[in-house]
Order: sequence, then C-alpha cells, then structure tokens
Amino acid sequence: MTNRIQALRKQKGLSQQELAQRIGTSGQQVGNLEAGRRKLTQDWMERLAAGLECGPADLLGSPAMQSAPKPNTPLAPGDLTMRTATIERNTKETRIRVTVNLDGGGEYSISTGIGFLDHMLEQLSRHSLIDLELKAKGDLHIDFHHTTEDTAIAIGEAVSRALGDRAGITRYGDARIPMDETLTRVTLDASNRPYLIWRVEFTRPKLGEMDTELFKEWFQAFAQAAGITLHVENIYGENNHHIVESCYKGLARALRQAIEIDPRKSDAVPSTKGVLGGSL
Ligand SMILES: [Mn+2]
Repeated sequence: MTNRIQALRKQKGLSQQELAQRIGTSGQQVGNLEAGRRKLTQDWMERLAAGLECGPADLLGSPAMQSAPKPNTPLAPGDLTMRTATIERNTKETRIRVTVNLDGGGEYSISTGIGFLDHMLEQLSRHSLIDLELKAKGDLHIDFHHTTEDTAIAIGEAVSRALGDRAGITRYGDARIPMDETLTRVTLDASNRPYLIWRVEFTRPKLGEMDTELFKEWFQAFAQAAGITLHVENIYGENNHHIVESCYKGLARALRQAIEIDPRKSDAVPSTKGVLGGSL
C-alpha cells in the first residue's frame, strides 16, 4: 500500500461504498485504488480528494504517516470484494488456464495456439476492460473445434465466478459496432439465463486457419458458461474479418456495461425476485 486513501476514508467514517457514491464510481473501484490495483491517476486523485474533502497531495504517502489506523479494524460489509477468478480446465482434448479481473483495464496475455482466435480474444479483453490471462493447449492436430469451444467455456466460467451473486450489476448491455462497411449489434442480459441468438452469416469457410462456423460455437459456449442471454446480429457487412471482429467487440462493449456496478444500487441484486436466474 502506497497511498493514504483508506486511512483518510476511515478518518471520515466512510465505507468504500459511501465514498464511491460521493465520487460516482463503484465500491470495488475504490477498493482497487486503495490497494494499488488500479493506477492512481491525476483524475482519480482529484475525484477522491473531492470525496474525502482533502487536497490531492494528501492522498499520497504511506497509511501510517498520520494517526496510525487501529490494527485489525473490521472491514465494512462489501469491502474489498475483488471480482476476479481463475479457472483451470483439463480434459483429454484441451488444457486451459484462465484468469479474469472484471475491474481491470483491458490488459491481456492470450495464447490459444490459434492466431485468429487470439486476435479476437484480445479484442474482447481490450474493449470490455476485463483483464484476461489465458493459456490453452488443445488438440489442434485434429482441428480447432475443441480448443475454440473449451476456451469459451473456461472464460465464461471465470466471468461467472468473478461475478459472484451478481449483486449490484447493471445487468443489461447493448452495443452497436461499425467496422468500415460492417455493422453489428450485440445485446445481452447478464442475469444467469444462458441463451444465444446468432444472426451472423459468413461467405467464406475460413478466416486464417479457422473455420468460420466455429464462431457460433464459441458464442454459444460462452453464453452458456457465463450465464448470459446473448443476442448477436450482423445487420450488414461484407468483409468476413470485419463481421466476426465486430461480434467480439460488440460482446466486449455490451459486457462492459452489463457487469459494471451500478453505484445507485450497489448492494442489491438487480431483479425484483432478489435473485438472478430461473424463470422470469
Ligand atoms: Mn482485426
């Protein structure tokens, strides 16, 4: 810990949630900033200083610099709930290890052995701001099917686990992505009700070495494992690379919205039933 955000916050008697509400962010984000998992930019310093009624420079320095905080101060409920997960998935066909941080900055390290799939998953991370570490070793000597599908299952499971009880998330997301001549719309509900609508057609059988028919398999497996209702529609487009890439970017953007903590209801599950999943 190299900053005094937490110490100043406790002096003010604020929970992470309360400080987050003052400055229009999520409790998780405040937790990330306090723990140094999120870079303390000038913008964040100014926002935090306004919320803590101090100067931006007061945020720097070690927490012990001023009135040492009591040891073993109990955490307020909801404090420091990191939305991260690691999944290891080993079968005869594939060996996969994936780590996600939903509150990341879109940093990635991805290796599936399939160049084109790596390119798509990098877009997913970059545009969702989910940090994604993925290492997959699959039976590519047979074909790319198992590796494609199992990669989606593993990422989906990791996202679902990191979402936990899905309390306080925005839940819905929607994105329209243009890429030159192509336009794709992705709409989703992260409510733990897996479903895929896939209105995407390709005019070429392969992109790179990858069969284009595998992309539907990827999205189907991801929707199932992540527990999301996922509607993907290519409205128009000609270039097959643009068509599929706009699908991944649309998923990323819609996912980014849906999994964001809504600061106005950050302790609530966003369903009138009080629990997500099951019948409507
Ligand atoms: Mn591309």
